[in-house]
Amino acid sequence: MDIENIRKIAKVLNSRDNFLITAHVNPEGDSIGSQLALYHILKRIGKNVMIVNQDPVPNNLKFLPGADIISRNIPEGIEDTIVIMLDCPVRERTGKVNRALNEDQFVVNIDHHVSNEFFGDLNWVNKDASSAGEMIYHLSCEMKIGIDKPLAMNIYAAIVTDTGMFNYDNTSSETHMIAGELLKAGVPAGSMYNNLYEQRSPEEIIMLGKVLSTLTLVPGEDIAYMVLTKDMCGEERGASIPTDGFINFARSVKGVEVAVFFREGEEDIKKINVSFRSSEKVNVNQIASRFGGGGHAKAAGCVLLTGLEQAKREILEAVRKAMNEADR
Ligand SMILES: [Mn+2]
Repeated sequence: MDIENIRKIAKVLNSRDNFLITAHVNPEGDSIGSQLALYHILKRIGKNVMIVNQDPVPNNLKFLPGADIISRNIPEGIEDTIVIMLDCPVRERTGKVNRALNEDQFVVNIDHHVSNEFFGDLNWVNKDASSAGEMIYHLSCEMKIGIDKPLAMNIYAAIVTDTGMFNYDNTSSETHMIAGELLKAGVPAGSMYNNLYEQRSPEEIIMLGKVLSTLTLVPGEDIAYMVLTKDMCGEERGASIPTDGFINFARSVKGVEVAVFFREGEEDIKKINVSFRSSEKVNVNQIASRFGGGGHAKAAGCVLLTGLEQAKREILEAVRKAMNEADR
């Protein structure tokens, strides 16, 4: 039950003093927003709290209140620190942060991924929540922490980005109700949009153009895929250009049921990052899980170490099979 888990977590937050908050590698709006929201809650009740992430805060999230305190260094002497992992289906998703923890570290797992493995000492997993940020909103209500503007902005960023600006099916009436409360608390919707989405570099738009030109429709036209090879990235800056939203263009093609995006690794060309988006019928979390990845029913990812051509063969065959099963 949600409420029991919220209460258990609230009790730990109220009774203990030292906290380390972390989330998954390659952070995006929900991981940064939910971490910062929880940070503000703990600060408001006078706790020692730090946020440690393997990877840096993306440029479009640096405006969020508190973002400058996010560190990439794990301090010594954290034996008595409660570690809270947000937005992670498995603890390995926190990367080098997980590897630096002690064997018996107390871990609180707060997440909304269907694939969550309940890896914590305390687990609160709500697959119906739009975002980890939405869960932190409920936590703040349970803890009777009034929603001030910094808290509201971070939760809003988490919700807006994880729901694709309230467009995905994880958007519930409750999500909108919470967003309404956040606006009441002073969230500036227009400038949030500008900060979150209109910070693209010219290189990103040029890269998008190159990726779009690889769009391929598989015969039958209900699978679309795109690729980004190392060659297309050019000499420098390739790895730092965010490509998260590119796949949505492939899914937006009329009749496309599943879109797949293959990206060659910067350092290891055999390493292929695969992202999936599904429109309705196919659960891409199940496909990604078969390849050691995971995510949500309509958005998931995995990594193959096979090189591009074999990855394309294996993945597209798995998608086709899943599609046939869904049609039955
Ligand atoms: Mn999330």
